Amino acid sequence: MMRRKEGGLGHRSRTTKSPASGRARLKVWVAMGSDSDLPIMQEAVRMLEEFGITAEVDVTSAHRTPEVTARLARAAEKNGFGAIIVGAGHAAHLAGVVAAHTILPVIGVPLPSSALQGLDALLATVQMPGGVPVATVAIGRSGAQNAGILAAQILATGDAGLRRRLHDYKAGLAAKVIARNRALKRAGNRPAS
Ligand code: RP5
Repeated sequence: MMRRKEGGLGHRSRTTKSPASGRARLKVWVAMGSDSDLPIMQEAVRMLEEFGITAEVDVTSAHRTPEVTARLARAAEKNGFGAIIVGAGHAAHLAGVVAAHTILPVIGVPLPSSALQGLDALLATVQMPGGVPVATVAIGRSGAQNAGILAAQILATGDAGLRRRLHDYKAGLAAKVIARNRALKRAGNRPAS
């Protein structure tokens, strides 16, 4: 697996110790079907980095490298991952295949890489049969961003420091909206330039 740090694939990104508990902090595996998915999936990695979570990134395909995908998915739990984010486009079976091979929570990001602009990937990712859940987020960039946040929220159930960072993040979102509303009023209800 490639470890991710600022600006490229293949490197470790952050500390792996939780200062609160002293226990090894769980990482997040970010898998995608093609390197052409990376520009959107970087959003998930960016969010994980913002919360101080180590992300490891792999390109692996449900259709082109099915055995490698299965091996990586089966190894994720013992390799210290606490959640998995999977991005894929077209007939996007990757998240479901990964979920078939692990008990870790899998978050699926449908990607708009086909002529159908991600509607195909959305249905393929979200319509899992009973027993094998994939938590599916929105198509594209917002979905990738939310996948990173959701993975952080999953890990935060056992990490007080991470919970604090998520509270700060939410407070920051609210502060931005309030500031924009003030700017709108100052500009006489016209968009601020
Ligand atoms: C999917 O097919 C990938 O997730 C990607 O979104 C799409 C196209 O892949 P490339 O042909 O660009 O490798 O499996």
